[in-house]
Amino acid sequence: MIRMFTTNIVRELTELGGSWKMLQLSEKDEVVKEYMAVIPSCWESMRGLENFRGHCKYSRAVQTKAGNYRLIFNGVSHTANVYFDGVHIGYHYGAYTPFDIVLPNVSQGEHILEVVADNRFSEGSTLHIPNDYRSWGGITRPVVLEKISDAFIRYIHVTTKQTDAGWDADIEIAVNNVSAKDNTLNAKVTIEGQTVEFDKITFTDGVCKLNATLSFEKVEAWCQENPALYMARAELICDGKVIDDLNERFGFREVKVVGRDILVNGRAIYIKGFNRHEEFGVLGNAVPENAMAMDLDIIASTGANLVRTSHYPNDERFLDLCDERGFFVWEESHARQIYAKKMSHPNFKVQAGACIDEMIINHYNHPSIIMWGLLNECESYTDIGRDAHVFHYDRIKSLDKSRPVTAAANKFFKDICHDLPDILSFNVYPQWYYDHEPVDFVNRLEEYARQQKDIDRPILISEFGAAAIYGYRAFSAVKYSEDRQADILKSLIETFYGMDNVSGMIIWMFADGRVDNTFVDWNSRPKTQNNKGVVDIYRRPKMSYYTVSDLFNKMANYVDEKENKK
Ligand code: ADA
Repeated sequence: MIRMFTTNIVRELTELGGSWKMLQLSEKDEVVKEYMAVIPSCWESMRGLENFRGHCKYSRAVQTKAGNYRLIFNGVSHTANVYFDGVHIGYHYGAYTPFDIVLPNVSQGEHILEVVADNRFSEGSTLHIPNDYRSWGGITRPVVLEKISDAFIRYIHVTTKQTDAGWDADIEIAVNNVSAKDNTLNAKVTIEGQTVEFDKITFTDGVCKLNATLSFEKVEAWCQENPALYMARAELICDGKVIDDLNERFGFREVKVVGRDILVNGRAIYIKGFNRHEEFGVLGNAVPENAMAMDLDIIASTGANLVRTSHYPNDERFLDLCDERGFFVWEESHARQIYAKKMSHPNFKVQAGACIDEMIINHYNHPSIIMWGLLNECESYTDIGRDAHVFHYDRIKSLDKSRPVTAAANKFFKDICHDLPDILSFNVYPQWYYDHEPVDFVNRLEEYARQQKDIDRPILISEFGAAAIYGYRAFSAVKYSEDRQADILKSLIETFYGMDNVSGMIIWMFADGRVDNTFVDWNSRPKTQNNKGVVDIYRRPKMSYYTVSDLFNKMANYVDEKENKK
C-alpha cells in the first residue's frame, strides 16, 4: 500500500514488494552472506543482522512493456544507489523522504533492479549521525514502478483559505515532461464537480506549473471533530485521450498564528501531544499500516490531539491516517543535535535542503500537518548555527507560506535564533535532567526570547518527560520506575496546563525506541533504548499511560474551553 486512497486510474502502478534477494556486503564490497528479504523491511529485523551497520545489495527482476517508466522509492535507509540492468540510475541520501527516477524508452521484457542500501555513518553524512534513535538499514518503505506516458503529473498542491462565502482553493499542478512536444497536451483539474482546463501547456526546463483558484460555499471544514477530506483529480489529455492522471486528497483547513494563539479554522487550539519515533517493536522503522493505526488508536485513547514526527519526515501512509482521524501533526525535517562540525560540511545544506524540499513537495496537502519543524536542539548560539537556522526557515517558507514554522530548542539562554520561529517551542525536562522550577523557567525563557523579537507568540512545551523501565515498579518511586515517571508527567502536565502563556505540550515520548549503539549517551539508555515512552517498544502500557490518559482526556482541546476544564 502506497497511500490510503487510490492515486491513479489511468497511470499503471505496480508495487515492488515481496521477496528480493539481499547480499550483505563487506567493507570491500565482497559478498558476506545471501538472504531473502521481504520488502519493505529493515535488515535489523533479520536474524544475524540485528546490529548490522554497513551496506546490502537488494535485487529483483521486474517485467515491463516497452515505454517510459518511473521508479518511486518512499524510503531507503539511509543512502541508496540504484541500478537498472547493471547501469547506475540514481542516488539518494536520507531515509525519510521519497525519491523518484524516470526511465525513458524501456524495452519490453525482464529487467534487473538493484538497490544498494547503506546505513553507515561517515564524515559526509551530516544528518544521519550516531543518535538517540537508530538509523536503520534497508528498503524500509514501499517501492513503486509506474508506467508513464510522454509526460506525467508530479504533484497537485491545494492551499485552502476561509472566505466570507466559504472557502477558496488555490491549486498548483506540476507536470513533468518526458518526451512530449510543446502545445500537444491539455490539462484539467476537478474538485467537487468544478473543473479548470488548461490548453496547450508548454514546458520550461522540462516542467510546467499550472495555477488556478476555485471557490466553494458548501464544503465541510477539516477539523479534529470532523476530519472531512476531499479529492482533487488532475488529468493530462493528448488528442482527446487521457494519457496521465493523479488523485490527491486534501482538507479545507486554514492555520494561522495570531498573538499567543494557534488558530485552526479561526479557533485557538490547545495542543496535547506525543513525540513519536517511527519504529515498532523488532520491525525498526519499516512500520506496517496496521501498526501505524494501532499507535494512533492508543494515542487517541489518551485524549491527545497531536503527534510530532520527531525528528524527521514520516511515512505518508501515517500522515494519511492522521488526516482521516483528525490528528494535528508537527512534521519536521531531519535533524537532532547537529552542531557546527556537521553544519560546516559542504554536504549539510545539500542534504538538509533536499530533505526539506522532498518533505514539503510530497506532504503539502495533508490537513493534519499544521506546522513545520526544523533543527531539533541543534546549535543555535553561534553564527554558523544561526546561518543553519536561517537557511532552514527560508527554505521551508519558500515552499509553503500557509503553515507556521518552529524549532524545538534547548540552548535556552544562549540561543540567538529566537527571532526566527512563528511559534516558540522549548524542550524542558524538570525533575529528570535538572530541577528548575518549570513555571519560572519557561517564563524566563519567554522573557529572554522577547529580547530578540518582542511580540506575543504561542509557546509550546515541545518535549518534557521521564524514563521508566517497563515492569519496574517501586514503592520508593525512584528514577526509572514506572511510579516515578507517572508522578513526573502528572506534575508537569498539571503545571504547564495552568500556564496561560502556554498553548500546549508534547510529551517525550509515546513509545520506547531503540538508539544507536554508538550514541554518545548510550550509557543512560538501558537496553540501548530511550525509555521515556508511556508504552514500551511493543506498545505495552506503563503506569504513565493511564496517568496521561486520565489527565489529557479531561483537558480542553481549545483555548476557549480551558476555563471550564481546569
Ligand atoms: C531531547 C531530544 C530527544 C531525546 C530527549 C531525551 O529533548 O530532542 O530526541 O533525546 O532529549 O530522551 O533525552
